[in-house]
Parts: sequence; structure tokens; C-alpha cells
Amino acid sequence: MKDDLLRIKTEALAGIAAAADTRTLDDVRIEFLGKKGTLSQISRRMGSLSAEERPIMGQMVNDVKDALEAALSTRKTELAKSEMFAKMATEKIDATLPGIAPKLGNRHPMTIVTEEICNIFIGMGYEIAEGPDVETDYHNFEALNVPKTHPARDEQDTFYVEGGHVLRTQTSPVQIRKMEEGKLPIAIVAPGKVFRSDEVDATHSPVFHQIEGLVVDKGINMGHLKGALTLFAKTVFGEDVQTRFRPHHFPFTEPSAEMDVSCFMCNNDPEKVKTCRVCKQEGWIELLGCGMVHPKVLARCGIDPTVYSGFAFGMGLERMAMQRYNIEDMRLLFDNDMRFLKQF
Ligand code: 2NL
Repeated sequence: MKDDLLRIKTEALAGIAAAADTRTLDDVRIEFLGKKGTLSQISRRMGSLSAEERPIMGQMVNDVKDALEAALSTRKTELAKSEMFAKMATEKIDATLPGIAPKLGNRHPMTIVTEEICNIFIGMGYEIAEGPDVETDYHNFEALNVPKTHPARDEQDTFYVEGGHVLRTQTSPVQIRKMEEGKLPIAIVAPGKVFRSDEVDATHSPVFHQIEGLVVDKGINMGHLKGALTLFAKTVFGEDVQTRFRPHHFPFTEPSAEMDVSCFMCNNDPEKVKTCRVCKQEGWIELLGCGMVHPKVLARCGIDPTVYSGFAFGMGLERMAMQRYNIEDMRLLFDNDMRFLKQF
């Protein structure tokens, strides 16, 4: 038995020394020191020994056990250390390198233009109003006095969705909803996405952005419209900009007009205008459509047109952004190419 014990010790120590990694080392530990291991089996044979031999053998088993545990522990530390160094060699991380700073975002050019225009009207006491992209036919067309025969209603121009709803073609329905609420006076601007069934090209997109404005109160007249929109133009383009109002037609306003601003390139200068490419020698650039809210539209929304009147206007935002930033192709505004967007 003693010989067995010494043989086991030699074998185990050899196994421990030969173990090339911590897993193999653990296998050696289980083989010799585990519950069903070689040493446990020896201990079980102690019962057959005489009373004198038993404590001597017991002491020997314990000594072997201690020696093996010490050898295992030393070898384990060695192996763990060399495994760590091997791992560090394959995963070279320089923890002293500076981190990668997250890229700071910036506003989209459409957002910049939208917020700037909204802020000008907020400065004049208007509130911002918003509404759904999917609208009822009533709020998008009928309430706005757009007749059933109007070309804007054509399936060629408007996106129709299930249940006779449409993707709004203007932000006017936001203002219709505001008037229906019945709280007067009203002074709001409604910015947002609008939709037309257009093919994509350098100047068209099926999704684009608009801001419309609406003021309704007692005694509102065309002078208020011209004053508000001229102040707006001067805030955007500078104190020296000229405005002019040309007669126009919209179903929802009467009278209706388009407002032009003097060209920001040649400023309608008699000499410079002759060669100006920005305004194509016109001297003027069309900015927005406007007019006095049609009495039928007021009445449809429950507002008495003999007591109240109002003015409204609408402008496309992509064209403003393109003029402002010298962008020649509208698609750049929607492609979300970081190389383009980073510039603003
Ligand atoms: C344009 C012209 C315009 C309006 C929009 C409006 C809204 C209501 C009542 C009456 Cl609720 N009018 N909006 C009025 C005149 C012109 O837009 O060229 N937009 C891009």
C-alpha cells in the first residue's frame, strides 16, 4: 500500500508537471484528488489495516495529498500566467490610446430653414400648429373650396389611400382643423411634410415641405397680409429687399396673390439684372402664394364671414433651402449623404 501511494505520488507529480494548460491540469487533479480519484480509493483500503498501521498510513496519505495540492496550486498559477500572456499577445489593446470621440450631429438644412421661418412668425406672435400626414378628403380639399373637378384632386397628382383618405397635398388641413376648434382670434403657422404624385428629379420630389400661415380676426384685411409678409421677407433677405404682390388664383382665397421678392443676386438693379442668372433677368423671385381666406372656407369652419376675416399664405421650403445654400439638385436634400449634410 505504501508502495502504491509512492507510485501514485510520482505519477501525479509527473502529470502535474506535464500539464500544458489549466484544463489538462484540472483533469489531473480530478484523476488523483477527486471524490472518485486514486487517493480516495487508497483511503478506502485503510479499513483492512491493523490498528498500528492505520494512523501511519493515514498520515502518509495526508502528506501525499498536501504535496499534490501544493504542486497543483503552483502549476496552476504558472499556467494561468502564461495563458494570460498568450491571450494578451493575440489581443493587443492599447488602453492608453485616446477614445474615439462620437461625431457631433448637426441640423438638416431643411430643419434650419423651417426653424428660421417659424421663429420669425413666433416673433410676430404666431403659434406653431401641426396635424396628420394622412388626411380626410374633406379637410384636404372639400373644406378648402377645392371643387371635385379641380386638377389637384386627380389621381395623377394626389396619393389616395384606403378609405378615401389622402396624403395631404398642403398643410392647409391643419389650419382648417384649427378654425373648426372655434377659438378666435387665430394666428398660426403650420410647417410640415406634404405629398404629390411627382416623379423624382432635380426640382421635384413626391415628399416635400411647406409652411402655411393663417390669421383670422375681426377686421383683418389685405394691408395686414402685405405688412406681415413684407416684414417676413425683410427679416429673411435683409431690410433692403423689395416685395411685390401679383394677382393670382387659389380656390381657398379671394382675392389671391403671389408675392415676389427682389432678386437677392442683382437686387433688381437696372444694369445687373440684364445678365442675372439667379432671376433669369426678371429682377424678381417668386416666394409664396397668399390671399384673403375665402368666405366659403370660413363659413364651412363655422366662422361667420360677415364678422370675421382672415389672410393665409403658403410657401415651399425646398426651394428656399436650395436658394439659400446654392443647392442645384433637390435630391441632395433627401439622399442623407453625410458628406453633403455635414456642411450645414
Ligand atoms: C402656395 C400657396 C397658399 C393658402 C395657401 C390657406 C389655408 C386656409 C385657408 C385659405 Cl385654411 N388659404 N392657405 C392660401 C394661399 C396660398 O399656398 O403656393 N403654396 C406653396
